Amino acid sequence: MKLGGVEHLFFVSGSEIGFYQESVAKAQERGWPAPRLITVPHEGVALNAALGETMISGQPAATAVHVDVGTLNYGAGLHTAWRGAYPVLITAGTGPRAYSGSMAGARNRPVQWVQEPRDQGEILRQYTKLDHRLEHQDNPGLIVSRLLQVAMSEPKGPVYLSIPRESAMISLPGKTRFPTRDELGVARPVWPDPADARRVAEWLIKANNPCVYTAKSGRNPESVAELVRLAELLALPVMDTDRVDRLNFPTTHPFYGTGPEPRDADVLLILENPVPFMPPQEGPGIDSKIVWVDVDPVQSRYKTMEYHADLWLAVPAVTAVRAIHDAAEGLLTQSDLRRITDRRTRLEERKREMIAESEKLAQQAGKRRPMHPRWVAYELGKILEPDAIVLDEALSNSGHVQTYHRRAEPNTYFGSGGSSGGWGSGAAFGAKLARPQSDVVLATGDGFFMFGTPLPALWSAAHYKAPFLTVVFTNRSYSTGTSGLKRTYPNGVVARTGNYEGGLFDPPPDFGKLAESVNGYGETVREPEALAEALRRGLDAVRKGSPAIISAYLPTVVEEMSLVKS
Ligand SMILES: Cc1ncc(C[n+]2csc(CCOP(=O)(O)OP(=O)(O)O)c2C)c(N)n1
Ligand SMILES: [Mg+2]
Repeated sequence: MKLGGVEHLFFVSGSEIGFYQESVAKAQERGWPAPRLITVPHEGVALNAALGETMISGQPAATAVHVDVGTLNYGAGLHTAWRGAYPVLITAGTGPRAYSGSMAGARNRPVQWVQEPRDQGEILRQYTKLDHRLEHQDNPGLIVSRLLQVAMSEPKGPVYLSIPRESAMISLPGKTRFPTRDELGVARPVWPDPADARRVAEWLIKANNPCVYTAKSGRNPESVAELVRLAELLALPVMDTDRVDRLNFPTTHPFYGTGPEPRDADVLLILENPVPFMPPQEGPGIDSKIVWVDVDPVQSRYKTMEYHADLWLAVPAVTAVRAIHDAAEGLLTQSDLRRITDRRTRLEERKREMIAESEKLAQQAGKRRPMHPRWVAYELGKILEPDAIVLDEALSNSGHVQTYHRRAEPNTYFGSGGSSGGWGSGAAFGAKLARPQSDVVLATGDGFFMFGTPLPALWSAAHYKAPFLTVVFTNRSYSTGTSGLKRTYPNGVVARTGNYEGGLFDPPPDFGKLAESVNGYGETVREPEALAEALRRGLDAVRKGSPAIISAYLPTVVEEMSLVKS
């Protein structure tokens, strides 16, 4: 694993996976390469920590848990790993099945009959690219290298290895040789056909209202500067859409967020974005040109897909954008340049208006009592250094977080990439392990915060000195079971009577106490004026080495609905 690029093994104890502890300890004693074993007291958090590490490092991460039950406890993190295309090596032991006394590692406890499902890999097969149960005749080093090669190759994604205790305890004769992941090789990003790149460049140059729609292209940090270069050459606006989970373009740039909606664009450049708009209502007009760039342009991980494109480019955004830029440079005429200059001026003007408007709205929000969620996002944005990493699980308040975080550097903004709530605490811990020099801040809804079982993440963060700041949007409710419910049944009984049981958890837990339980810093803030200093206290605690939680106490979503009305 270590030779394949795995720095940390996020580990949750089990009797049959003692071989990991024994072999890491042995490797440490002998000075052999081994991943660092990281104790995480919950499997879901361990997996999310691995996701957090790999999204920052770009290298694979690995987990190890106990038999079928540990695998089941990975829970919806498996969905996140799959949908977010994280290259993780997910492992688990399997209960031993060799007859007692017949070989090393054989059954020696009644519980081991209980631990054997019909097919352990079946639990997560549809969330992995490949899964394997280690067999006696396998070369374990080759199997690990091969699984890492598959995980790291496009389209990236999780792989699963289950390891019977007997197989882990076989003594191998003499020297064992195996190829590393790099010796097997991971393919470099491919380039588009130059004729296609030229065609796209021509469409973009001649367009009246072109726009780039991004969501995930920033997973490759180099793509950000490439996209800036292309956007600046042609004055192309860049819009993140609903499923954004990376910093794809500096949000402070005049061309960011200033573009048309897809239905109004005449040329759409869609970059690594599986669902850029809701068809057909939000879809572009019949005469528009759609260029769709993705390593897997038909989105084979999605069952139904009704999108069409005029040109599918089966390459990553980074090479596509570079090739389109280089083609465009040679094509621009004087009249093209005049139109592009005009558009540049318009976009810059629009950006100034947008910034002024969001500043005005923030100042208004700051005066409201009870506290406005927009104000929380605004004050949070102000404490972020340029390299601070924001993990966004703020859900109904995510739009506010995106408006005010002002991230401009690659790898400083992340969503989970899936739709399962509860990724944030584990992922923040993993991110901090991968980049200790940067502040890591989790902005989260209170519901999703609880879904993520934060206590194990906080314990590991405190123990391994990888602390992060959590800012909880404590609206004591789920938007799904409140405003969402009202949208579904606008004239229903719930909307009429205001009986939102199932959508509220009010009064809420005292989230700050979770931080205190691991000697971290916790605080609940109710007054808008008190927020800035509270966030600062939280960040100071984190910089001194302790996890911190600032719970911003907000109206419930039900209360918010009536506030908006008044
Ligand atoms: C594991 C999981 N369970 C349930 C859901 C369904 N769900 C989507 S949004 C949401 C509400 C989240 O509440 P909260 O984090 O408090 O954010 P808010 O709606 O208040 O902004 C729920 C329950 C989900 N996405 N993931
Ligand atoms: Mg909530």
